Amino acid sequence: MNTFNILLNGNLQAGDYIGFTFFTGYMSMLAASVFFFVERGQVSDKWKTSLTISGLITFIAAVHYFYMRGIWLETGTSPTQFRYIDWTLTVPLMCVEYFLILKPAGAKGGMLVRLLAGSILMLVAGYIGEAVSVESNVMWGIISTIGWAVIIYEIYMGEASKLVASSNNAAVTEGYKVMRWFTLVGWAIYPIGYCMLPGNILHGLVEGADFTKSSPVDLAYNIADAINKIGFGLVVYTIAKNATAADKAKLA
Ligand SMILES: *C/C=C(C)/C=C/C=C(C)/C=C/C1=C(C)CCCC1(C)C
Repeated sequence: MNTFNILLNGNLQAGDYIGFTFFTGYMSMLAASVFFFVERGQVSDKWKTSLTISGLITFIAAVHYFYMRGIWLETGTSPTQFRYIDWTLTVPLMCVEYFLILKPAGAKGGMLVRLLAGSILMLVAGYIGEAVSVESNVMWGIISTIGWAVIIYEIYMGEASKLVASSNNAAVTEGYKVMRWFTLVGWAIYPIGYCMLPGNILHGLVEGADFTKSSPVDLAYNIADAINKIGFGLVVYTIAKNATAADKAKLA
């Protein structure tokens, strides 16, 4: 296989549903990026950075989906390396979104550091379980879940949740609740996909599947990415729009 084939392969077969989700993932991430970058002009200055970050998250994902789509079509194997490179860049940017949203309420660097530390633990352990030490993927999955729990704790019970309670911006408090719901429920799709790996607890559900033709793990990740990157970005966009409108109403 050569790089050129991987990049430009458009040979999608009728029955290749995973391939379909790689293509729709690529195109919808790209479209979402254009949307966030253009809409940046519609919100007041203090919200522009949040929209830039939303656009960067989907744009970084779009580029990785372009590669992942090609690798899937060319080799029929999971593009695990590109998957984790993508997440290593985009998950920290989502932590930055939390920080930016809460900054006017007094968010400090420590909150961002805790969110980033949780993300790194979650992703490094997940990568080891999926690509390096596959035979012990259950153990690495548990370690990874601890990292996710650090994030959940911070946004539901930790400093972040206290900050949002003290913020007197309705757009932020409402939007924040939806953001953390994505991080709890939307993100849960990833470990469910991971548990379908050979040797893991949900593998029985996909026992007969030929992983070289259909990868249930990639299907779960592709669906989860579309929900969590585009959906999360739209929540940030809604907060920015509503807060901008509220500011204007105050001035009028
Ligand atoms: C844009 C990409 C996002 C939001 C990726 C999120 C990824 C996760 C929440 C992954 C979590 C995992 C566990 C909690 C345990 C099993 C291993 C992982 C890495 C799939």
